[in-house]
Amino acid sequence: MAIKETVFFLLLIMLPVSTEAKKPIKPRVRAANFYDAPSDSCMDNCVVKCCPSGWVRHGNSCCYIDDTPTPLYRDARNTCQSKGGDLAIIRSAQENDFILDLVMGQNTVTRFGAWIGFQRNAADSKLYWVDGTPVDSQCVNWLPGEPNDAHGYEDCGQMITKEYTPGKWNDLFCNFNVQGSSFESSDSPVVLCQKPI
Ligand code: MMA
Ligand code: CA
Repeated sequence: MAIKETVFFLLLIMLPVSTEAKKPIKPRVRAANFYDAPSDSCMDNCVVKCCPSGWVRHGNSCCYIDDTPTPLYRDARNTCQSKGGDLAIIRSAQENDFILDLVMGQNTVTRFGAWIGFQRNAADSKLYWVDGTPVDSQCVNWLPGEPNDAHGYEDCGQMITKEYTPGKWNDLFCNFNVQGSSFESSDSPVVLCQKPI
């Protein structure tokens, strides 16, 4: 009798201990994710994901600007692709503002702003972002009256910085080297690259 009662008593006092032991172990929180990173540089404690040096982060993208006036849209794309990215795709007003600040913050702000990543598709004459999404199907920021495909040969994406409203978009001719063109190479857009973080 005494043994039975002792066993019962022991079990009773051990109950909270065994319940405690079965509690799931909380995983340790990993180091701050990239949303919490105090700066965009890889030199700080951004330890999970960050942008390569020379690139700046916005959301889940890294952006890079080459402020060399670049007469050919194709060359601008090549510049970005050779760095593992492509010309920038803009999906929100915030992203547009961020990119505009980047462009305006450079030493060289040309008459024709910056190349951004959309082109006219020859088959249907519509504009598509470089990831294949139709520009029309997303948030857009056209300068009023654009895209106008002036003279029928404006096939490339441009962010405006001068003369009109900075940050607005235009469809622009893709080649500033065309003979007889009234535009100087130095007027041509700079290069705005992007890649996923
Ligand atoms: C005008 C306007 C635009 C066009 C550029 C370049 C300066 O803006 O017609 O739509 O893209 O000229 O031709
Ligand atoms: Ca145009």
